Amino acid sequence: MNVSKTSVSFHVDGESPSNENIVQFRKPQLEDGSAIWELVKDTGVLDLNSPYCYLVISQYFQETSIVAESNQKMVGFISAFICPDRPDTLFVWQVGVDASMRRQGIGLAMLQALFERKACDGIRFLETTISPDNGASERMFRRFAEFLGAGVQQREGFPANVFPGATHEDERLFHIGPRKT
Ligand code: 9YT
Repeated sequence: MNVSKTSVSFHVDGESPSNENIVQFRKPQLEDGSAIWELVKDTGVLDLNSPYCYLVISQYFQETSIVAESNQKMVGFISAFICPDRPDTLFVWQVGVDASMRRQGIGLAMLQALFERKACDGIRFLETTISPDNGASERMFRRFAEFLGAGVQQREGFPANVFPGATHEDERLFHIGPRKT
């Protein structure tokens, strides 16, 4: 199958400027579901959903999801969908970056690449939820809001008491937009 890819170079911290990783972005395919599941499991910060969930994302949400690969290894992933009742709003479900590739802006670059897709032409707002212990994710979304020239509102998302048992902390909702770019 002919899969469209975008290549981005990322400088590796602490190494010479010539030592760059080429990271390729593309839409997920069904065959990526297992590797996405492994990536999410290994992040240690994201909620690990069932393998079936990642197959569904790879098969049915390709246009609004993205994977990043380096040296044939999956190093990043975003799952997202357009809200059925608000077609101008993209809900970003999970952003995961492999530990070996963090702090290089790959998450931000994946978000930017996603917003450049035709499927996101009509998107003016982004919503996502982030748990209080994931400061890196919050910083990335705030940087993305700056890139869009958009404001950030923090709202109640999924409070801890809506999760089963005492199993999960609050998920705070970040509402970003309207997009200016
Ligand atoms: C943006 C992002 O990755 N949020 C995570 C939401 C939740 N904790 C999950 O699905 O892991």
